[in-house]
Amino acid sequence: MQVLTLEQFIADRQQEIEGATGAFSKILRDLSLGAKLISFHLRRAALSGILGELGITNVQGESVQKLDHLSNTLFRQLFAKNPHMAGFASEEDDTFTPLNPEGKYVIVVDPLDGSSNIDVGVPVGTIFSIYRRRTPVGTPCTEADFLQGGRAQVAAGYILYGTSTLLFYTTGKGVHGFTLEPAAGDFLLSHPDVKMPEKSSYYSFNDNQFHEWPPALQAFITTFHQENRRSAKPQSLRYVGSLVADFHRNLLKGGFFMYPGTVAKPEGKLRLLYEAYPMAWLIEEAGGAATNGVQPILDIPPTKLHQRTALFLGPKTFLEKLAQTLSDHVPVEKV
Ligand code: AHM
Ligand code: MG
Repeated sequence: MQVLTLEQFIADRQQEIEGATGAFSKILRDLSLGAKLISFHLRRAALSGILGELGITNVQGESVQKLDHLSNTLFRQLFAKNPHMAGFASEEDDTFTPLNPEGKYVIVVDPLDGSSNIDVGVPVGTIFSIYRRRTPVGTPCTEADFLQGGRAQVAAGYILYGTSTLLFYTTGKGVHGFTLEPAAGDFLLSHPDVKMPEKSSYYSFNDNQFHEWPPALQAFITTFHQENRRSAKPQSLRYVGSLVADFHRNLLKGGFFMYPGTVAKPEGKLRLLYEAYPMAWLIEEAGGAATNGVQPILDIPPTKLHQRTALFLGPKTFLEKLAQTLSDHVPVEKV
């Protein structure tokens, strides 16, 4: 077996981000250090008394878990010491934090995604997305540095804390995956240039709001189930409820994920900057597609840090069919 660490892999690909030779490896080093520490804490969380709620709610009105807080603080502290990082924004914080004015990059994170699974030993993840700042180096970063849009990302990825700890990323040159080798304490290349199978084995969604979905989506999913039942090789339902875990499985095995909006709340639950943009770029790089039902996620303009969006991730042909169905639909009253 050829052994290639994350650091060696990046060093071999010096121009991973144009003009950012040392910066990118330092940023990924901090992300991988954060991943190792979070993985360490998760493994013994029940024994260390760090499960459960912290007793506060975040800016989105959601209860903050102790491990959400720990992960968020950890990444913020790591990047505060990184000279390349001009700013940090997190799903857990009210607003962004300006860091080093000399830094050329800003980072956006969902420090521990899958909050409902933290206490029950089910995989959770970290999602990140990096932008080159647009304000002048030497000045404090501003919100505009974070609101550049999905196509302006220079790197994006996720860390999955599951049976292994995995780090997958893209800089627009394919998706590459690394597995934490606990004995060596290093991430080793395990999944070079991942491509998503065109044929789906799985579908993943929480249908608790089926009757609140737009009628065209209800009809689309009803037809999908009917066709699936008749299929010689039907797809199976797999829904973890941690986006990183659901995404990762579907990326490797082929699958369709959705978290739609409802008629009353078309923007859905998931966040554009912290969850949708990075996953959309990763899936596009792996040969799949990401939309809000009709529009590519990466083309949705950002208007605020904590913006939400409906999210559909899967094979291109499937999402094209969905977009066709939804755009043919004339909105009707909620059923
Ligand atoms: P979180 O960022 O508060 O953890 O919420 C995001 C998570 C995603 O990981 C997952 O896809 C979704 O929420 C699950 O939501 P639900 O429990 O409504 O199915
Ligand atoms: Mg999240």
